[in-house]
Amino acid sequence: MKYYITTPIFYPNSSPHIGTAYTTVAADALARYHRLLGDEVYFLTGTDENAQKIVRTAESNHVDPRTYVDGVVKRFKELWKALDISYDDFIRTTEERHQNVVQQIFTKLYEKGDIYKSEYSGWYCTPCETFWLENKLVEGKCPNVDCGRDVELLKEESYFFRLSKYQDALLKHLAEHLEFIQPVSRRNEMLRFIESGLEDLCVSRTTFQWGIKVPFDPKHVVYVWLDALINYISALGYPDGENYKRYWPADVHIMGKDIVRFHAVIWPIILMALDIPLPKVIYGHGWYLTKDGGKISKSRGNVQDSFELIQRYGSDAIRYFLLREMQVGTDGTYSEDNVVERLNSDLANDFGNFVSRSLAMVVKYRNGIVPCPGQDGAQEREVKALSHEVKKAVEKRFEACDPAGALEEIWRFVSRCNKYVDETAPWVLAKHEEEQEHLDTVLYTFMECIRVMAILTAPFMPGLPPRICALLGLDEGIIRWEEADQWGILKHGLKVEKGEQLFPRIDISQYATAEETKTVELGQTQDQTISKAQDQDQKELTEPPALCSEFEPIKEEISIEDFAKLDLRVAKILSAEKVEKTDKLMKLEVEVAGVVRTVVSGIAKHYAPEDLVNQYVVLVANLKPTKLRGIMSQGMILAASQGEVLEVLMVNKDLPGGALVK
Ligand code: ME8
Repeated sequence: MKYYITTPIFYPNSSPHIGTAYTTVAADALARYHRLLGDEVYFLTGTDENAQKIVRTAESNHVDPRTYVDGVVKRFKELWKALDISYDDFIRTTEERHQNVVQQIFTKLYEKGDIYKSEYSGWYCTPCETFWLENKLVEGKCPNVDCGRDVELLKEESYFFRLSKYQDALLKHLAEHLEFIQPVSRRNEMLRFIESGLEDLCVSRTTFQWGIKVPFDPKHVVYVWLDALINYISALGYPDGENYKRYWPADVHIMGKDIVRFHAVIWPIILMALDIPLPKVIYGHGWYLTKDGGKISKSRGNVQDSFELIQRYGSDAIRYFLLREMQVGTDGTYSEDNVVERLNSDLANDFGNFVSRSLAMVVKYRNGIVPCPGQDGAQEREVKALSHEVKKAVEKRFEACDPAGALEEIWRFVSRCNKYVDETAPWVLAKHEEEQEHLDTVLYTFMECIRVMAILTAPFMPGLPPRICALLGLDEGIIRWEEADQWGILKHGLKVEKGEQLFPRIDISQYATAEETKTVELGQTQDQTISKAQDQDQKELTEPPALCSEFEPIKEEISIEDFAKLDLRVAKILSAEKVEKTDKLMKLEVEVAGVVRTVVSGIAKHYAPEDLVNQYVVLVANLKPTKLRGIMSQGMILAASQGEVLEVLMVNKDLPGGALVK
């Protein structure tokens, strides 16, 4: 099977950002998935360079447009490399191979009578590169909800493309191919738009020279959208190129909702007029918004440097975040807070923790040698059955271009694996001679779970498989999609290593301080950030409860004097509330020796606020205060935890807040 997927070609009027990265990472995950299926994949991205706004930006930077775009295109390519984007081709619309095809097509459409000469009199929005009729303007400005900027009055001789002629054919195509525009909300919008009547489109300009010349009338340059859309076939070598014959029609054009209109109307009509097949799916995803709801965009100037983010958290973590956070058909919220939260909860706590716990157990109980499993019990059968279910569900989600949904399914499996550790409690099995075969089965199954998790997540986080292979002592690949629900693939006898944490936790307190005071030094590596974080006093608060204390060796001896340094006190909880936008943190007001303090504690998953109020707990009263999620936490309350279970230590005798615990 062949699979041809494209991103929009982005305007190189400024560097790429989280929004452009989202589309490209989503396309990359789909491309990688299809490669794993064994499909012959062609993945195209590129830059849209013949826009009037490029000329304006270059002018304001006092360079010629060519020099300007060359610099920005380099940034695009560097970012895609840093994000492990596996494109097969990168097209620039200033390349000759593209320009020739655009000129050929323009001429063909003109000769056919689908393009004709007339005069355009109306408005143009340069930031959106869009023509607008007077009656569409909103208070004299661009009606695009995300723009609203000034428009310019144009009155010039122009060529027009007969969109109106193809309106019925387009509606018929939409009616016969319900999957053509996705998701369904975008399809409905487009249907309404087309049904309201298509006007012929102005497709040339004469007031500037940057762009592709109309071959038979060179004072005209081709309208940038007509030019840009053609990239999807010019890159393949239309009309005779081998790639064109092999890969057209595209399987998916993926893009943001802002440009679905161009792809769902102008593009199919160009193709109909050329009498060539239409793409199979046009997929319009939502936008990444900032916390206060604005679209992340170059023109709004709210763009965070993506290179910094990758350097801080790693490409896999950023890819994971982007793909997980934006739900199908809706917008996503981007903030660095959200990135850290996802990284800590999904990657460090769920995924990374399972991998490190299970490897640690193989090291501890079997000297790092993967044992030969015995008979499966009910729990193993359940885990395996879930892998079949999840693999199928993930495939469906991929078909629907829904990476967030696919990740959600995969995390059902990851959670089940963590639950399996707690259910089987290998540390208990290890103590009983008659349970040794059972322990072998459990440990072997753990390793297989890691393998399955690595396969399922490979399209999303391509940096993981080599790291996991290294931990499992494998030099060959283990990433074969068809084996994501097959078991017994790993050979027993492999020598595994505990290795480094795949996703070290980012200390939220350090992060929160950094957010507020901008103290994270840019350019430091992720490891440096983390080792700093690990120096923080209150790391325990954010440590995942799932970390098995069973496997924590008893710490070094301390003297009674050392112990006496701790000031442990009974504290009365006066009030409790969950910290917004976290699922773990609870903010407590406690009373100790007549003074009220605020303490932030990682117990929110285990207690409702009302269960805590008026309880007496044990407080480490002389712990250096630290900020958690922007709240200054003055001390720490003690809790016992094992696996998923956590209990706050409470004092039931009638002792006042402030009484010593010793
Ligand atoms: O429109 N959230 O280029 P462009 C999610 N050159 N995606 C976003 C986003 C955000 N906040 N901001 C941008 C063009 N995008 C034309 C395309 S194609 C033949 C020509 C992504 O640089 C999203 O994919 O303005 C959106 O559609 C695209 O960038 C617009 O990129």
